[in-house]
Amino acid sequence: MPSDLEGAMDALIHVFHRYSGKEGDKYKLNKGELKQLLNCELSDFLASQKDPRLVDKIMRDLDSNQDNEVDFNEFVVLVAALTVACNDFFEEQLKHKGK
Ligand SMILES: [Ca+2]
Ligand SMILES: [Ca+2]
Repeated sequence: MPSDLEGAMDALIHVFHRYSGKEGDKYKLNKGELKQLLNCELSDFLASQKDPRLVDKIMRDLDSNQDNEVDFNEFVVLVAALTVACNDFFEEQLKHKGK
């Protein structure tokens, strides 16, 4: 049985490859694949963002080597940033409860 963290890492890898393997380079997300991943896997996050150009923005921010694809290294930066944001929210909730 994997631990929670090992399971989360495994899930991250599998989710990435489920989308990256659809078109073109199997190990990278093009814009269409990134959009599908965001829509299906991060729909709560996207729903709170009204900007229709959000995918373009995310793509530009993530694509640090500027090859117009998001590889796994670039993808984990997004996940890490979102996780930090979620943790901030989680800690805020804990603080309110602790009073
Ligand atoms: Ca691909
Ligand atoms: Ca890239």
